Amino acid sequence: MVHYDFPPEFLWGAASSATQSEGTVAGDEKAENIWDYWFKTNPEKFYHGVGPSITSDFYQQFEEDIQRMKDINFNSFRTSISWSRLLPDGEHVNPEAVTFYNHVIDRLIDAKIKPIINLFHFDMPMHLQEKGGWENPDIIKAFSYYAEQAFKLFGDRVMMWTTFNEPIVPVEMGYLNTYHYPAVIDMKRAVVVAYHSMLSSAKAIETYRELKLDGEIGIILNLTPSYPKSESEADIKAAHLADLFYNRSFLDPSVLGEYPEELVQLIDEYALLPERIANDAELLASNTVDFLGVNYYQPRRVKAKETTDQLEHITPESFFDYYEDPNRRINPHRGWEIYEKGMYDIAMNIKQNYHNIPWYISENGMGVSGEERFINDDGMIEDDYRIEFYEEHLKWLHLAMQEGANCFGFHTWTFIDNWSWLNAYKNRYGFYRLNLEDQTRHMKKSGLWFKELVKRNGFDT
Ligand code: BGP
Repeated sequence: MVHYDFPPEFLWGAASSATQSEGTVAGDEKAENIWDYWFKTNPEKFYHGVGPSITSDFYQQFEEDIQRMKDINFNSFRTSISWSRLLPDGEHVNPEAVTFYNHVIDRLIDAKIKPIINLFHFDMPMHLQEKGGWENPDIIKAFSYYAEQAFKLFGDRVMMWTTFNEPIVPVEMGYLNTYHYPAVIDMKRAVVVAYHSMLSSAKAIETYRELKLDGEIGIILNLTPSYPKSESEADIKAAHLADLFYNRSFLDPSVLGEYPEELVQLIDEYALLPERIANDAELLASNTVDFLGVNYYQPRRVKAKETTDQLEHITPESFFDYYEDPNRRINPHRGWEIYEKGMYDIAMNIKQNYHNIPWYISENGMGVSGEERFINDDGMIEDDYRIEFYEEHLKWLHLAMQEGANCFGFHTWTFIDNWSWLNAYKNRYGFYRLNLEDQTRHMKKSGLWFKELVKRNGFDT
């Protein structure tokens, strides 16, 4: 038997987000965000036509849900604030939202569950999107105003903040693909969105530090280690470029305070550089993060480009191709590769190239469809596949930590099955099954496993 133990004070818990769990109630002041709008105008894009108003209703059930977190020994929990709930018109604070978030934060603290609060999780308020959203340079001011309100309202108790969850996702899904609103394919606009979101993050960090609050502030990035198909120079270069576009475009400015010179040159070469904001380099250099959240789901398998794209349709994929390793293991429900060692490789990269900044796994999880088929006689879903998925990742994380990785926690995605953007409820990720018909929650076997994991601060295999 091998024992995997983790350091004292290690953070154990799960992540969620406002749009995916809160829901809306009649009479609530929350304004429309891009998800409400996207669903209203294109419901057919959403799995089974289910939009963001169908959630686990955290807005009304948070007290019981926090008790459920406690029941399985969470010592930390991450969720986001809904910008359009807190500031429906972008200016005035919604008192109902303040009451709600105060209660959530206070109940978490009472339950000895450390709140980690994220400011932006894909949910741009619609009135700001109408003015260009992240494309409009005014967004930097609007975001820092929102951040400032949140810090002033909740920063006396919230000791861990993050500016963004996966800022590359709105870029990749909304401006390089047509999955998320505004669903355009335009590399020039994508670059602007990435640049303004990065500056918005830095400005929010500056605002946080000016307030001289006691906590720390970071950013959550989905890092996708890129592996070349072969050792050929061309394949290695392709993997390097994928890393540059999809990881280092946010990782370097967030942690090192500057963009990789090579990325800037490449973007410049194709005349895609955005209009510079005054003092951008200083803003980035003086507002690097205190810590990093890493969402890890899958790697990128990359090979050299076989065909040359038309330059006017340039995207990151103009510089490399994907390939399917015949030996790879896929989660067939989500279609994502399962490659546990990716977590170790990320850890070593942070250690070697990002001055071993403190970081934690802020999301890792396995979405599965039709889990009802695993219900046992006692009504519990026996999700052994999920337990195995987590244990195999934790083994690699443990090894990385033995080798000096500065990791302080592990959060799963997610706590209770939640609404998953376009996939709605197709794939379930939670420790608790959500029955949408009667809003009941039922602990899965992985919930019991997690409870024991935290109690022992480790596991045996
Ligand atoms: C991450 C997001 C989460 C969550 C998760 C699972 O990228 O931060 O919001 O949705 O992925 O992905 P999906 O819901 O698409 O299956």
